[in-house]
Amino acid sequence: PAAIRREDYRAPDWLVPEVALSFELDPARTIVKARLSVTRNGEHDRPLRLDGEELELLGVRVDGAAVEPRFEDGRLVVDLAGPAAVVETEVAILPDKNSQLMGLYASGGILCTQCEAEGFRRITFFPDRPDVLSRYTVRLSADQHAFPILLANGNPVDSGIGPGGSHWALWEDPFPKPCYLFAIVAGDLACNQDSFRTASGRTVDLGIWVREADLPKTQLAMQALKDAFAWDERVYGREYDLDRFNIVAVSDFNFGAMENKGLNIFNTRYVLADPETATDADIDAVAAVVAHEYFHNWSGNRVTCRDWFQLSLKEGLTVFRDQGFSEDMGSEAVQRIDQVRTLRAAQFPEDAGPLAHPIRPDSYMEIANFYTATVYNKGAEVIRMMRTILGPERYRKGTDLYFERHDGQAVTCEDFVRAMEDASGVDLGQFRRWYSQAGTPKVHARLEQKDGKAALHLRQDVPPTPGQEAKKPMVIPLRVALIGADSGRELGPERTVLLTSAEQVEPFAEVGEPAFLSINRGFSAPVVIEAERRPGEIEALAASDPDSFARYEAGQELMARDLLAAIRGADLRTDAVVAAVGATLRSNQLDPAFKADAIALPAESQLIEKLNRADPGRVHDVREAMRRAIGQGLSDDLSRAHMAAGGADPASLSGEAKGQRRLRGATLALLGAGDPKVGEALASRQYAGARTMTERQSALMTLAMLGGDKAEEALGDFYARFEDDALVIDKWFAVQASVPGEATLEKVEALMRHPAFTMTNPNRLRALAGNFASTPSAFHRADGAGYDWLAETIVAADKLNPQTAARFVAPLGRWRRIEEGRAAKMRAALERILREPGLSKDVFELASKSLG
Ligand code: HT7
Ligand code: ZN
Repeated sequence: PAAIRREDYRAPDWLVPEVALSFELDPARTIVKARLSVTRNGEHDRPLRLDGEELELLGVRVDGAAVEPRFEDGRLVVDLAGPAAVVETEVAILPDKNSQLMGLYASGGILCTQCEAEGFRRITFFPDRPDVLSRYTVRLSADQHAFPILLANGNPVDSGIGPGGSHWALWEDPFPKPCYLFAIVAGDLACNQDSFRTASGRTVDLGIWVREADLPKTQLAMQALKDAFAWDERVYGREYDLDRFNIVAVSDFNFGAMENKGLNIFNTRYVLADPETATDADIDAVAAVVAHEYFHNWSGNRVTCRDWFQLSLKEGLTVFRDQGFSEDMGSEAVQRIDQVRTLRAAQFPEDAGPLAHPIRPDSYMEIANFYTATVYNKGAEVIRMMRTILGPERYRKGTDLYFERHDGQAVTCEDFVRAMEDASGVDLGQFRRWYSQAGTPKVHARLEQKDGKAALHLRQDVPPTPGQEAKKPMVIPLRVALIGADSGRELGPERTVLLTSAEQVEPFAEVGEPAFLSINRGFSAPVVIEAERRPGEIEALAASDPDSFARYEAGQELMARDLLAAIRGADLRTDAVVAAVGATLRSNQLDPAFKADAIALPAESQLIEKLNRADPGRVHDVREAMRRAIGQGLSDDLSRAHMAAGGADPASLSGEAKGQRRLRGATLALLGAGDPKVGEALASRQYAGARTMTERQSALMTLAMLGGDKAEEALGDFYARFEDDALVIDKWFAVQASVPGEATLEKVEALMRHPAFTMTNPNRLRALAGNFASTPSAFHRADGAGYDWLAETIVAADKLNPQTAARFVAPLGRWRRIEEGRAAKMRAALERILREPGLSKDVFELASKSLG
């Protein structure tokens, strides 16, 4: 398949200001009639070209007259003479046969659509590109009994009864939108109905549509939705614009959710939640995703992308907005730690591997492959850096100008940066390199102290990435403070150093006492810091840096230092880590959520990223030895913290209660590492007495890691208890696939044959394959069987759902980081995938780039 390049962008030849669609809905065969009012865009004599995929064409008319269809390169070509025309098509589509879950498909008896990025062409012939904006009128008709609810974008304008037990509904969306935001839903759905009064006094009807039995689990999502409406008004001055806002939950979905105008469609995973069946982390994710999709109404829908290379324009900005929402709703420091963990786990490896790309990519074969942690999460970090450089007031002026200037338009990342510059007067010329250069910059820092003065020596290095050998220096905003080595106090105010050249020296005024360096506070830039440390410096910062994020970072640096030294062959030093963890557990000042984060060792995958040609088995053994030392050395502190945290009110979702449950899980795991017998007894008791899924799942995970009869008993009980709840059964698969060690593969193979396993449901497949591939000591078996299993699974899944299958390729592409014996087997697995006849371009693109 050919690559599509950003520099080849050309404005559309034809615009489509008005669209009328009519659906005769039937899961077996749906008829779609489309009436496009098209206008010529500029002076040219090119025909109208319409995208279409898996459509059975039944007829084409131009201005009422039938024409003979003509296809070129898979597109329907319509010759038009004048400046405008009405083009009508009629097609048949087969929702029941749609296993790709793009276009119109069936999920648990519901008919629904997914059009981003290029699914609309699977519904009707259309110029399927985001810079063609149209006003839609949509008529839906379906059997009244099977599909009593008929929903589309915008506002309902009419409805009625049709022939043969059918009924119909007419919807109109007054806002011009690209076709990727089109959506319809038909099904037997119940509604959690509420309303929101906007700042300007309008009442918006809110509806969350689910299966009747799931209604009680929609309350948290509804609260999050109302909070999101209010937050966007307060923080960004953005009000909702239609009279209705609907969310529909479906159980088969390729992604988390979709921001279709006025009709968001969600994976059930991000709507349905209550404390008995969802963990606190799941509940927080529901709120974050509900807010994210709602925020798209401005950042994505009112102002959309000109082309798919600009995806981060809407996704980076909207992730940054949902992060701000979560920070305001919970603890800012803990939220920031979670955000950085996600970035390090998902984006740093991407940026360091064969699939590295800038947040605004230059080319792609399949756009679905570019919904990445780089575009989303690094994209959000880039917006965050702009706000740090501009300051909050000028940043807000910038977003106001951006939304006003571009309302109703399809624009570029460049337009966003220009609005920021115009509103603030700050030159962001060099900063733009964050959009064009891939790779995580490394910043080397050395604090020099002489004659009572300090100077910070900084050096930046942006590593080469595929297609980008040489890099130019970036603008890196680093929040820095000096901490008195004796006093433990901040020596002067924190400041933001802008590192703009390859090397730079920042003088600090008289400091008076020896100082320690607290750098990149709040993770002000998405970089790797390599600081030259004095003896005792990291220990001191981990114990008492007044900035809690920096304190967490120092703890991680300390743990990584001793783990990496041992992995590289030194004797494992556990004393400093045990002392730091002990001090954290005993602190009266730190909140429980922070403690839970601070006592967790860096993940195995993160350690592997820092090594050259790692042996994943050794990484696991060393990390386990450290966990054992903590568990044994601090058994009293851990038991005390575990017991105290058990007192959290199960009905409370306060930060304190959630933090306690998190700490309970983290301490239980360490107690299990220290003494399996004690861990098993405690975990069995916690499992049996669990009143929330957070407690139950952490107990189950500890038991599963310890193995044995108690684990089997708990797993059996868990399955029997939640057999009818698909989202909880996903957890049952996930827990078993996440158990470290080489024996997990046999378990995973057996689980694939379990009657509850199905490859057609992306959540189920991700629970098994996704978790297995991200458990290094299970996936990286020395005999390569884990790679072979994943390759076979990818090939099988690709025949059903290429987008979901492609998401599992990246772990095989990390072979450069792994010791040579295993690396050769990873490459062989990629080659085996590429030999498969009929491979999708989704999987082909990622597998071939991963080998390169
Ligand atoms: N904007 C949405 C992206 C999305 C998607 C992309 C490819 C395939 C299926 C998909 N479903 C939703 C989600 C979001 O970022 O809000
Ligand atoms: Zn999004």
